[in-house]
Amino acid sequence: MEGSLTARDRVGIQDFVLLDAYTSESAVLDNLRKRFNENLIYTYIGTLLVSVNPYKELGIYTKKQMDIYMGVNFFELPPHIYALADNVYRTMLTETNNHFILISGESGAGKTEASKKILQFYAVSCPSTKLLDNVRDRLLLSNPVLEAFGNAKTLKNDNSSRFGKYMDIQFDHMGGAVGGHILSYLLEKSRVVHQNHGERSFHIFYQLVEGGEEDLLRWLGLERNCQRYSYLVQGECAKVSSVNDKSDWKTVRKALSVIEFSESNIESLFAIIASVLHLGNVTFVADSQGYLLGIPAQVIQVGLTHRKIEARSEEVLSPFTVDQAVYAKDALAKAIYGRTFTWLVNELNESLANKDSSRKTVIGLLDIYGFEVFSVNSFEQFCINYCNEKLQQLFIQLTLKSEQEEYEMEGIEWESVPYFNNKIICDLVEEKFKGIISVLDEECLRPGEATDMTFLEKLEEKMGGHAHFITHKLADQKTRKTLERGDFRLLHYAGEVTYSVVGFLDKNNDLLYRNIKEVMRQSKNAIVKHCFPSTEPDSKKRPETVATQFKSSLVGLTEVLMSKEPWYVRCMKPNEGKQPGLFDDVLVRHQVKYLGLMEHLRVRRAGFAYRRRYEIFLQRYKPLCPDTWPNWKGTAAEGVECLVKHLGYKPDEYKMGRTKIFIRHPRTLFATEDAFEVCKHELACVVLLATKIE
Ligand code: AD9
Ligand code: MG
Repeated sequence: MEGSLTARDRVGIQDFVLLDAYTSESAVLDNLRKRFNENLIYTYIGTLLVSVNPYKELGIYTKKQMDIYMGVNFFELPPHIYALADNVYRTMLTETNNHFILISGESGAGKTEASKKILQFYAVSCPSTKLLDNVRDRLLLSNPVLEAFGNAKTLKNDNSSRFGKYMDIQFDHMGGAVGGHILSYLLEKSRVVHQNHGERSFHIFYQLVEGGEEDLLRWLGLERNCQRYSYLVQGECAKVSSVNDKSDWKTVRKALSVIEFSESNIESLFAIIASVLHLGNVTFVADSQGYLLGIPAQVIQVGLTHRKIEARSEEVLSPFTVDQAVYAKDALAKAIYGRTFTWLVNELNESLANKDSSRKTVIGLLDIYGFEVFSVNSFEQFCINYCNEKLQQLFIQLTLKSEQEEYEMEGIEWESVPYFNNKIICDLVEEKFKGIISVLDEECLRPGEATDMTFLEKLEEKMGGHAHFITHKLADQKTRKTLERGDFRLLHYAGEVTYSVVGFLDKNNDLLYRNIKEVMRQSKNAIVKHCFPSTEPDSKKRPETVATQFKSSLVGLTEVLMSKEPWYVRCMKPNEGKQPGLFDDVLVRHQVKYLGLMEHLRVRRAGFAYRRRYEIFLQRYKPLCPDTWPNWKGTAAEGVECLVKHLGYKPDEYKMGRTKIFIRHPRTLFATEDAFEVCKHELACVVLLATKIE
């Protein structure tokens, strides 16, 4: 009928690769918008999944949906996070190798939700036994615990991850989930003592105060009133409508028990949370709550108000000024919280550890804090955004670059696709001796002399002229108006971010006075004692700075990931207001750009979905052709050529490389695979018949 909309016009296309005008950004955007308006939040680019945050419940994560997606060919059903999860799982089982799913996107785009959906899918769809159910419950329950301690409300997201998380799910050869392991990255612990307007500290504090049982609060000396705690009211928004602290408390409390934290550990844990709140209220009059840390109040008091210095081979206590004491108090609160978080992750790992040493394969889930830009950005944003640069670099290396290099290596004709390589920005941040982190570390080595401003001056000296670095002094007149003197601006792959240098040295040093560490060591609280071991190197030896540690851990992560097969989920934010039903074209277009979707699409479209080494391809499919069955005499490549001609592959459907056959569309391979299944069945019948005749 003329004028009526076809389904395709209305709901768009489920794989961008099939889009007619695939090179046009507007066409991609149109397709995303159409689908979003129909509540279709998922779209593919080949096997990459694009997801747009709906900011509302869609009813698409039910058990019924899971059943529908289990074990079905990837392209046969509408795009879904379950389809991706299932595809990864099947591939792992048939190829017995390791995989990871990289979930990226800016803050609030839906990464953490996506990672939870994947985990839930495995929990439901994997084979089940009593023992495995136990592992499954622990895997699932590690989430609310980690989120309580590591997530917080920010201006971008009411449940923003303030740490990076990489989780391996381990499977046995039958596909049962047998264990897990979590790696955590740089927790934003400064949030414990300070929050910007409209933000909160970590959820657990509010959960405890709002949800903690009467007896518990009494024991901890806490009032049921967040307003009473200086560390909780900096952002002036202790209550968040989308967060239910009371019921979340119950979930966390239950989870801790199922994960088999001992009651005494749980007590110690909450004693720590409470003592951080009490510390926040310390105004340097004697405080009676020191006992929660298992340390006499007087000892803590001395610890917080004096530093130990060496004078003529003698140790003497020198009193702090009030400012110094406040500083020491905040540093202690951050240290206690940060170390407790590390302890928590270790405990979870212990509980998730697979005791059986038989061979396993893993699927890794990477859910890290997304790229973020606030009105004021500090050291934390610098680290978070650097991390996102690294992940983008990994994506480039594993897809855009490696894909093109493989065609080249295989001698396949190929029109190369240009893309922006953000290596230049990674180098700017991390290069040895030259990068921003090196300059920062150098300044941290000059205590007393260096300041945040001398750090900035050094940067100007070294980075001046770099295309992605600008400061007030280096900028032209127009840009200068948008920069303060204490700022530097980086042109990240995802956009410009202006960082204020205030606090950079301090946060990078992350020093804790030796004296206070010694005090903590005396603690009777088992967790505190564990977190401040007497074996910790003396502070006279310089520990690695925060940025350098973070850099090394990201390098380590990249290595782990490089050895696995990658899958991608690209999450997008439809609007800045956390609102359902609102699709902001400008905002989404920007994300399409920087997430590299157009480049990825072009590479995919021009490229070949499947490739197999000749030997493997021939070995599997040779029964399908009388000339190759049972044995082919020539080279594997010739055998494959003969085989695919027999199967009727059209010339534009495949290409012959040096060592591999390249197949353009998955459907070609699916058809071959279907024929193989039929043939296998027939072969089995023939064998059966033969034995009967005998
Ligand atoms: V951050 O970098 O940790 O700040 P994320 O992790 O990308 O960020 P998150 O997954 O926490 O974002 O999603 C933010 C909020 O969007 C969630 O709390 C949900 O309210 C909402 N959301 C995200 N994905 C979905 C979804 N698939 N369905 C419904 C969703 N709501
Ligand atoms: Mg998150």
